Amino acid sequence: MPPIENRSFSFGSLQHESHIPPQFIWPDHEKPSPDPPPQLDGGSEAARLVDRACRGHGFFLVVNHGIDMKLIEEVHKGVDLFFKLPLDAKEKALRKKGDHCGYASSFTNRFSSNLPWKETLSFRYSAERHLSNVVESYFLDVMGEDFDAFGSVCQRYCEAMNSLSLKVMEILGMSLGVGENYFRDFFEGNDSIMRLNYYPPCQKPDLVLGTGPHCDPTSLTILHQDSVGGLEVFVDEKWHSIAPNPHAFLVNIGDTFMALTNGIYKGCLHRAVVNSTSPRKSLAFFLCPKTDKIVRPPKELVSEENPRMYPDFTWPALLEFTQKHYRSDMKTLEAFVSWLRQNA
Ligand SMILES: O=C(O)CCC(=O)C(=O)O
Repeated sequence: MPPIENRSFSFGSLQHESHIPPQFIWPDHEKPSPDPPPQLDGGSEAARLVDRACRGHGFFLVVNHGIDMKLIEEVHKGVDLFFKLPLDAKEKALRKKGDHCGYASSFTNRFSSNLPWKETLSFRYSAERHLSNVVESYFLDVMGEDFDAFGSVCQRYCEAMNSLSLKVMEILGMSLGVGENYFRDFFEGNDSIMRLNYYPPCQKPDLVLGTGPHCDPTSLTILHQDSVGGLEVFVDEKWHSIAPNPHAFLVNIGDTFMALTNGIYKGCLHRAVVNSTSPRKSLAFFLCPKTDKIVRPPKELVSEENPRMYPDFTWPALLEFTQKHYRSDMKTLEAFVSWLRQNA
């Protein structure tokens, strides 16, 4: 057969030709199938697995997430530097009463029992375009020029967490059968929180807890823990430790998302333990809705068999409840709902 370029063909004319030149005809075993083959749906297996995890306990791992390891390492390095500063330097960022952002430790805490063995630095992230520097500006304003670079690392990390959490929302929308855009759109422009956790060693680790048992009141948590280990989740009536894996993010459903799914997906009870030798760090990104969004499940998730479980609310109302009236634990959402009903 002569090579095709020796003939006077081009796709311009060939596209209308029913006689196909033999040079284009593939052997039978390599020809495309006459009926279109089933579609490869990359998301469906993930959606099925996520569905099972979220109906059972609300916790799963994400790997192959595409987030640059260098960025994650840079945040961990900055966390080390920040928490090793003398107390008076960290207290420049001291959390104010009733606020959820800033530096906090059990020594600056509003509670007097069951104190967590940890220090934290929390700050706001917003996915709104006009607030695209909110993390960087926070560091610059409260910690000064020396923390400018760390602020910009944290800004980039939060942006990566925002993208990842919106992708997870697509999978959750598929697994709940409301379409991939439903929750993604709901969390567009989210007003989220980032928390850096630092757990110093403790000589009696079996007496204390780094973080007490709680479900997150927020919507979705994306956590990265360092190589020390200490996170535990409560599944099948017992605690399980989650081995550290620097390449994985741990994702858990929070109370607000549980309400958005009309209780179909469960918030996950978890805690962190400490040890006697090594400080431990974790990075928690808490996805939260934009402040004016009404938390109400889509109609597809409400039925006679599964009637509305929670009244409408906004995220700032639940946040205020946890800041002023109630310390987050495993019953935060229940307590919030009865408080809402009493104060209606
Ligand atoms: O440090 C951890 O592994 C858990 C942190 C946590 O639960 C939190 O910050 O709410």
